[in-house]
Amino acid sequence: MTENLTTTVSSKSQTVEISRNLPTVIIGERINPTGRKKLQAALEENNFTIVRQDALDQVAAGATILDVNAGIPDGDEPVLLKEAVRIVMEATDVPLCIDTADPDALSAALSIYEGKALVNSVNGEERSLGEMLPLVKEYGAAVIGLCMDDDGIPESPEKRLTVAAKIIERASKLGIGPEDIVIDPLVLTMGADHNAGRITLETTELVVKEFGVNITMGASNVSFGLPDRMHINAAFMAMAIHAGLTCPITNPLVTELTTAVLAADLAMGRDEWGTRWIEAFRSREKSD
Ligand code: THG
Repeated sequence: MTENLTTTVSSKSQTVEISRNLPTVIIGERINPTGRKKLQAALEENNFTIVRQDALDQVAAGATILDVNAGIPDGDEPVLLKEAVRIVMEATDVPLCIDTADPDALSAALSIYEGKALVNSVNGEERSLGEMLPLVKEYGAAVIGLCMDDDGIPESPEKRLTVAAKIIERASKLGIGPEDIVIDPLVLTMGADHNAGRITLETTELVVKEFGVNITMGASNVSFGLPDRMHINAAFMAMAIHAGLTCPITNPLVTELTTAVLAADLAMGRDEWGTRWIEAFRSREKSD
């Protein structure tokens, strides 16, 4: 077994460590206009009220990092993403995960970010590696690597591992170490392929065994198109944490999910005396 690596990200005032020896880090997903009509409409009018409120709500609900995505159809992503990052930095103290595939938007956001950001994301495509990785290096950020390349998302865990290896190798050539790379094995929905969950879990295990890197995923995608999604998401979340997931991108406002994360941490021996579990229970009781 390869040693577990620690990824460090920071804001101006806070440092967050991601590691399999520490409690799971929740990356709040809500600041993302995809599928959220109200947020999309607000961003079209340069209105960042929802962005600010989503930031505050997610941190209050236990997010330790916030994902910031400002991609809207026909939007000026460099301008919008930079402003969204500025607003969230003003509203909260947590480190940010800057979610864009556009190198210009990434560059604009990193240029004003205070701290060590997590860049979301690069993938195994030549264009992505060539244009995004140098920015990650220039700004001293950490980066998420998606297990897909010019041929799409591989079907098998072994092929996804190969894409992860390629990203880690290319990053290493630029002087970005594996501790600054977080691999996303990718989650497709079991609504379309009943093997999708298993493939993600097996990819996670392979990547962890081979490289010891941290693992993220947009875990909720696993249930898309199926009924009673939250129960699937909670069970899958716990299984993925056992497989090696350390920093899920998810909705911290959904108690079933945050509870599944806490229960998984307890079962993994990452919650001494069950302190965090008991504390969370008490605070849920109080708010009922
Ligand atoms: N991997 C990485 N980054 C990612 C993803 C991933 N970033 C984007 C996405 N996937 C994760 N983020 C979101 C953000 C919002 C929503 C889902 C995933 C969302 N979904 C609601 C739903 O699923 O029903 C729809 C909107 C709503 O009404 O709230 O909001 O996989 N690296």
